[in-house]
Parts: sequence; C-alpha cells; structure tokens
Amino acid sequence: MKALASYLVCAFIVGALQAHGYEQIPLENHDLPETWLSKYGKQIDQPFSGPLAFSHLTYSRCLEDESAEFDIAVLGMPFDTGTSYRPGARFGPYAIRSGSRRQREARGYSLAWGNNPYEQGSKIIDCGDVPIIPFDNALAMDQIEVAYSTLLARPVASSKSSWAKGAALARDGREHPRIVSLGGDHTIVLPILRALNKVYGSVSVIHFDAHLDTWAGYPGTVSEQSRVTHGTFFYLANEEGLISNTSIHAGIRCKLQGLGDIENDQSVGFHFITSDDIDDHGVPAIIKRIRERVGDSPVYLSLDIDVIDPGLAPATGTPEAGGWTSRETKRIIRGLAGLNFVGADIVEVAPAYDHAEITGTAAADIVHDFLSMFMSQEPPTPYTFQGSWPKDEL
Ligand SMILES: [Mn+2]
Repeated sequence: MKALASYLVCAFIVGALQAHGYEQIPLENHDLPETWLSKYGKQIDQPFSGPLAFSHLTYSRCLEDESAEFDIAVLGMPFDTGTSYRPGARFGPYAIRSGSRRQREARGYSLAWGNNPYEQGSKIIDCGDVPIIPFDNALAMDQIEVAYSTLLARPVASSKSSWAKGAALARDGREHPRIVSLGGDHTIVLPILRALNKVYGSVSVIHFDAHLDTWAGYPGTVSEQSRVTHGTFFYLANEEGLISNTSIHAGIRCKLQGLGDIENDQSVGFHFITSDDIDDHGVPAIIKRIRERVGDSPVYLSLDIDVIDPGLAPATGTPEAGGWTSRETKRIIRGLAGLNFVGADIVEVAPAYDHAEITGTAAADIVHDFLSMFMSQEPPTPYTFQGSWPKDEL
C-alpha cells in the first residue's frame, strides 16, 4: 500500500514536470557543453596571471632536472647575509621575476635593440632558485659555486648558437651555457667567479655600481669568514686570481676613506668611471672606455641596481644619491654588445624598500637587455622613423 502511494506521488511529479517542459533528454541526444579549449583555445597566462617565472619562460628545477635544456639560464640566488646595511635582497629574485610579468617571448622585440632575444635560435629558460642556506655563509658560498658549476657544465641546447666565441674562450674548447643570475646581495659574485674560473680562467669584470666593492675588510673583521661580504668580494676574487687586471667599474659615487681606497682598487685590477663622468664625457665615451678596457678577454658583467639613482630604483641595501637614470644605464649596456660575455648578474634588489615595484620593473627590464646583449654581435643602430626629423636639426 505504501509502495503504491510512493509510485503515485512520483508519477504525479514526473507528469507535472513534463507538463511544464522539464522533460529529461537522453545524454546521447544532447550537445555536450563547449570546452574552454574548443571555444577559447589555449590557457595562456595574462601578464598578471600564471606561475612566476622570469618573463613567463619555461620554469625548470635545473639543478635536479638534468633533462632541462638551455643555452641561457636565468638563475635566482636568494642570499643576503653578506650585506653591510639593509638586508632583504633574498627576495630579489622574486621581485625581478614579478617585475618581468609584462614581458614575454611573443612580445620581446624592442626598437632600441632591433631584436627579440627569444627569437634568435637560442633556448632561454628560468632554472629557478638555488636553495641557499640562510644560516651558514661558508656553506652558502659552496652551494652557489656548486649550483653555478652544475649548470655551466651542461651541454648547450642549440646546435647553432649565437654564442659563437664561447668555445674558443673555454679551457676545454667546448661551448658552455651562459647564466644570468638574479641576486641576492653582491657577495654571490665570489662563488660565481670561482665557478667561471674553472671553465674560462681569469675574466675581466664590467662592474656597474655606486660602490667599489674592492675593500679588504670592514672594521671589526677578525675572522676569515667575516672577510666575505658584499663590499669585499672583488678583493678576495683578486687574491684568488679569479679576475684579470683589465676590469672596470662604472657609476662610482660612494664615499671613501680617502684616495688610499682608489690605490687599493687599482691594485685589485680596476679602472673606474664615476657617475658624474656621464655629464662631462657622455654615453658614447663611457662605452668606448669600457670596451677598450676589457678588449677581447672573456667578460663577466655584474650590475648592482644601486648604480641607478635611488629615485628610480629605491629598493636596495645601500642607496647613494646622484646615480644614473635607467635610460642612461640601458644605453650604456646596449653599447657593450659584441664583447665576449661569459655571464651576467643583477644584484642588490631588496623589494621591502620598493614603491609601486619601480625597482623590480627596472631590474627585469635590464635582464631583458642582458639577453638582447648576449644575442647581438655588435651595438644596435638606433631605429628612427624615416623622414620625421628636420634636416637642420642641431
Ligand atoms: Mn653597491
């Protein structure tokens, strides 16, 4: 009796639904809902979305993944326990990647360079970060050196690379990948130079910075480990025979103990260009001096973001007033294309002191310039819109 009642209730409800147009249609006769792929295509990353890799590049944990192939690797080095003033550069790789989100392979062409570094036949990927220990600087230095050497030893991905002179420079006569390191404080350059030395011997350094970074030590330096800092690493690199006596600083304006610091700097192997030299001599003369100084030697480029004026790049550990603009720095970098670069870094980005991501955006743009620089055999000719300027222009 109860079952009959249930049946009658159900039959009534089904009848009522059918009367109101809610008839169930068998699945095989019904159109499946359109998928994202069929309606909108690939799941692209918007500039503001997706996982955080430099310039939305392929991200691989290259230190553990030996199948990752690259000609140029972007490698984060989140280390900041060698800094003398404001810490925070361990977040530099994050800030630079974040600042790169409006960059992408499909839109990498610039009028200034006349190329897209991602379309020159070389494979460029983001190799993630070195998991650097923040509790033991001696261990951290070894981790950076081992990580750098690990990637440097990998075969290059492309059979026809733009890195034409690489094999001729290397001690083993083969081509090695190039690494763009995202610091981290400047101390990371010591283990990087140790790793490069094993492949290329001593290298010339082009060093963009407000500071010399060739000091023998800070007051209170009493242990061997406390000599290893972001202001002393070039002194130590020279002690170890890692750098040639053909190196040069650009953008110097820090305060000194006196001219003794300059004598010491020269004994470490450096000439220098001050930030004011840009007013007295101009960008072309600065480019010429740098190129003449390093010549045909293997060159490592190290750029401390504090070379740029703190008004345009405030997020750094030891800011110095009166620096170059981002535009001036970018123009000088363009003039260096064609030198024998074996690697490059950008260091000392400490985003806790940033405003509106100014510094991260500038740093990411300079990394794009490094990639274009690696791809160019000579400085680019500026693109000008034909016929747009008057003939009697001064
Ligand atoms: Mn500096």
